Amino acid sequence: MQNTNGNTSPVQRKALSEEQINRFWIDGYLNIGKILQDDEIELLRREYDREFERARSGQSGFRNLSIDDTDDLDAKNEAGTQMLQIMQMCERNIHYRHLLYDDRILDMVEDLIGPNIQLFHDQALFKPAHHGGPVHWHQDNAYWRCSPPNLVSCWLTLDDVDIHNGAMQFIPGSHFRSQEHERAADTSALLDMGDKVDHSQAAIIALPAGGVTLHHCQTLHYTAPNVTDNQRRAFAIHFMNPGTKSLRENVYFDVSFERPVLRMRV
Ligand SMILES: O=C(O)CCC(=O)C(=O)O
Repeated sequence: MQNTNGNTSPVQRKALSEEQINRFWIDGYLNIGKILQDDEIELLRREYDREFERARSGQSGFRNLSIDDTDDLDAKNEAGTQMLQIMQMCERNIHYRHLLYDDRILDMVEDLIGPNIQLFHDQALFKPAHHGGPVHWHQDNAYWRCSPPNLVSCWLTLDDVDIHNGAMQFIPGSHFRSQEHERAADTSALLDMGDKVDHSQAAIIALPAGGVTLHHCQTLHYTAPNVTDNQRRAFAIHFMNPGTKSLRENVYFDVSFERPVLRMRV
């Protein structure tokens, strides 16, 4: 029988159990738990903080997704609510570039989308203590509009997370169909499914620092504001198969420094 990658050899699982793979396709997400060692977490925290300091002092770009898109540095830095985003950490920091190629992550992704894996993009998502903004309910592919819609994200936290400081929340089974989104009422930088989501169904994934969740690009998810004393530093890597198309621009994504192939069966 042919598998989804078009070849006839038996599928070799690399990192996930059959039960985990089934769970992912039923629920649209998986809680993997801690995968990074403490010394790796320390290094990534240092580099993360350095990149945000550089960005916040104007030396490199970032967005505050809690306010309307602007290049005004003071507006981004001084807003009362801050959901800060650095796109493509891998283009500015070698340690984050290395992480894209980490076998612990790629082996899991391979179990879900096969051995041909390309980067769609990565992003650091920082909720400072006390005034970290929410990321409203959304499906990633409402932003991306990729075809086929089978991208998988690895979301990694560098701090302990729970419901109070911005743990991931998922609606199980919501990945089976794409849904209409609207611009968020509070910021044009985010989409929001808001009232259309049955929040009582949300699975809230508390994790220790170094922990990971995986989710499908149509799984509805949300992270709450961070009003605690603890910052929440997260990093997301979004993976696709080569040959994925942008419906927005009507082009296939080329392989490039920005979008490297991370693994390929030769
Ligand atoms: O880190 C967050 O708060 C949101 C992350 C997210 O929406 C994603 O990785 O798709």
